[in-house]
Amino acid sequence: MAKRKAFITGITGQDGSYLAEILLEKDYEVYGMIRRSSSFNTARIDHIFGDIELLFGDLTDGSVLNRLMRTIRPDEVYNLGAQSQVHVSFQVPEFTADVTGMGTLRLLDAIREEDLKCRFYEAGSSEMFGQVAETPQTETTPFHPRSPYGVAKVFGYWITRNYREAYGMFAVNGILFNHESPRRGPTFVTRKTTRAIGAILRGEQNELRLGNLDSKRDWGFARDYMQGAWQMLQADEPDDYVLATGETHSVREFLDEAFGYAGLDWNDYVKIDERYFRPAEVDFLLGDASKAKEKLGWEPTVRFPELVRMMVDHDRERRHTEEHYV
Ligand code: NAP
Ligand code: F7E
Repeated sequence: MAKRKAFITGITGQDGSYLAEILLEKDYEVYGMIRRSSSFNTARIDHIFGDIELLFGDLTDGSVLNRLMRTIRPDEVYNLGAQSQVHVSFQVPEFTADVTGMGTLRLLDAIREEDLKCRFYEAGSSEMFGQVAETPQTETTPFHPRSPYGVAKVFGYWITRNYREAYGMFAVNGILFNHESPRRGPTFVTRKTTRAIGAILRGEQNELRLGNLDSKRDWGFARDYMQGAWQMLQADEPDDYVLATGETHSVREFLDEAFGYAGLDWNDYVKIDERYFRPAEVDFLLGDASKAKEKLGWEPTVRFPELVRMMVDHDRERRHTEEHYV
């Protein structure tokens, strides 16, 4: 039997790299779209480079998306590509809307134009709940996004549902709460913290500048969430699902756990820096993934303390050269 073909946008990102590994284990042919960069941007997938096919493209370039759908004719499409940094989205709102919102429409429309019968996954986000209308947040909680990123994801969510309802496409939204890993981008608060701990332990850094320590997030492990994304596309019917751990912790608690595990007191290193505060904040997120558990059999396997330890262990062992301070 011919192998199933999967196409991934955002394959160079945290989630794309885990998803590509999961799909290779399941014997898929994996195609990934990458952007041309002036320096290497494939560090997270270099170890599987020989097993996947990488093609240049961009979510802002509809003609390339059409051509890729026509030539690859994938069975499953995972749209993980995005300008995914919430803080940055306030600085480049139009670009964020174009990539993160309109990019989803371009890809869905390329699939429709080619009349493909493939299944489509959209990387929806708990940022769509924003200023939360109820707790915990579920698939039926109303959206109130608090950033250009969150607004763009709401567009992505609704256009995915619209193509499902209008054209009968098997198109699903994963509504994923924050998920982290040793591969997390270095500008997100968890990885920024664990990288700083590694540098402090090596004597290379003596302060960590952060913004709002009071916000609370439902943090899980990225690989678990990509396993869930795959499960959504194997269901009998297309539907939307929350993936979350059902536990929430403040940034301050993350600092306690991570610095404590490294034998350090974060009060000795953390400085509050106004530059990292956002014009509008999402104060509190807590997800209820009961539907994914009931309908897909999905459950997170990694809890908060284990996640923190995994990230600290990774960053204390290695020296990283990237320097980003968003
Ligand atoms: P990430 O590490 O920031 O990766 C984003 C990916 O998108 C990278 O491969 C990036 O390519 C690519 N990309 C950026 N702009 C693009 C463009 N114009 N055209 C095509 N590709 C582009 O994000 P992640 O954490 O893996 O998240 C994956 C997806 O899930 C994103 O859509 C994100 O918004 C969403 N999401 C994430 C979380 C989370 O907690 N991680 C939660 C909910 C939803 P380069 O490597 O070249 O920059
Ligand atoms: O911020 C606070 C910040 O940037 C978490 C993305 O994957 O998850 C992610 O978005 C909290 C916020 O993630 C710093 O104000 C304090 O309250 O790690 P973050 P995020 O904004 O929750 C969602 C689900 C996505 O979909 C997104 O794509 O931490 N915070 N000080 C800081 N945040 C950062 N980045 N840097 C700081 O110095």
